[in-house]
Amino acid sequence: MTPPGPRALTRREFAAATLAAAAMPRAGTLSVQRSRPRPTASQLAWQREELAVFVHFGVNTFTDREWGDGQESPAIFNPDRLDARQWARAARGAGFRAMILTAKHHDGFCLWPTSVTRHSVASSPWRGGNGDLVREFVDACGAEGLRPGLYLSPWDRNAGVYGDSPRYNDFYVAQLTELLTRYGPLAEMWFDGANGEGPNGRRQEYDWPRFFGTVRRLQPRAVMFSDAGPDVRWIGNERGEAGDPNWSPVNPEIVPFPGVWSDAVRDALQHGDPNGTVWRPGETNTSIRPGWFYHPAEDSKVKSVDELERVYFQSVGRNSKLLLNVPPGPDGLFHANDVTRMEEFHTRITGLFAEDLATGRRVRWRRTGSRTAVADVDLGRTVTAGLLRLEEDISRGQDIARYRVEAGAAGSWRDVARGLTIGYRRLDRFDPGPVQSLRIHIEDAVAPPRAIRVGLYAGG
Ligand code: FUL
Repeated sequence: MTPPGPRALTRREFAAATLAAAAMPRAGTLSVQRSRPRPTASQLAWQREELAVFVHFGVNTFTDREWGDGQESPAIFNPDRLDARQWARAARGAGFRAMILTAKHHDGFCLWPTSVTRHSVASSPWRGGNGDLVREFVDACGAEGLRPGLYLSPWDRNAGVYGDSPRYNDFYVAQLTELLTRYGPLAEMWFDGANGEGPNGRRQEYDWPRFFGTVRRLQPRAVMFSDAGPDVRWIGNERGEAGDPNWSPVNPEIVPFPGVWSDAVRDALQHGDPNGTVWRPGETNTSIRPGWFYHPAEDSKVKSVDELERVYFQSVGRNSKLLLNVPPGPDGLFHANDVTRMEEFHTRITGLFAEDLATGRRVRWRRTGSRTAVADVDLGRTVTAGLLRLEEDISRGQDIARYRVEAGAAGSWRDVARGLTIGYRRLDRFDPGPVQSLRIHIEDAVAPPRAIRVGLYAGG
């Protein structure tokens, strides 16, 4: 999401316009006559998917670069074994439920036969110039039960009109419209805040309210990602690490439009805001390899299972969603090393959560104050546990601001977890040991605390 861009509108103008776009009717909006923000049905479905695969693919795959300069010849794009089903199968098999493709990266090369530029698959040798990778991608997602999303880079180093702001905004909206109208329902549109140079060093002033409004109008069920939302926010780094605490509500005025960057913006993205007025949960994007695009030199640098597990705990386990990038190679396939690692990651995570030692046990809640509560869980036996999973019912918002969990066994208690936010899910490891009962203290909340779900696992 770097580098930061220029200011197209004043912050106040943009914030007002963004709020207006965000307020346009969304499908399935839950009743919101309540002061604290809650997710829409689309935001809730997005979060419940937990895991999505990001697919960076394009001319950079063939030039071994991360950022193309827009001068690449379409002739280099020829993934001779391309099989989007292989990506989708690997994703589904590893427990991922959505997948997002770079339909266009900063180099401007389009993976679908757009009518607004010749710089696309239509000018490449792939499928004899008759291919449509966005179509194959969406079909593969459908066949494997994944929800599709698309990344359309606003920064375009090929488009001649880039930097001629109104003309490029028309060009971009035309591309967006093609993607939103040709391929059926999309779950997510991913907007990158990167904004570089135009011809002669001119900078582009993006019409974000228009871009957001176009998506809302043509695909009201899709969530829009950017560092400024409006539906889902960037988590503020690419290390695979959500903030702790991590609130889903945010103050929309702190990040008024994509590409703004400061320490305060980074903190706002990382942590959200307990007093935030809009629901904008954080998405944690990181790559399974050092780069976003495929580089043969990185075949041996695929993240280890331990690293992926840590990323999972620091994203999904911190009230975020994980968008893990897996880049196909020039043959058009995920590399065997990545596929194997995805499978191993899946085995690790499903193994950790295979047996909930608290299943079926009654959780007895009692309010101890207007913002505090205590819950007791009697396991009815002594188990060995080292991992705790707490979940708020976020369909009703996010309330918990501080908690502490004690484990009791043989008449003594020890603190096993302490933290701030819980949200969709909070995962805490502790030294494995005997547990006969749990006591959960809600020590602070921003609204009268409601019951939370509790899971207990061996950990290992
Ligand atoms: C960044 C881009 O500049 C990178 O190339 C990559 O697409 C990443 C996900 O977002 O802003």
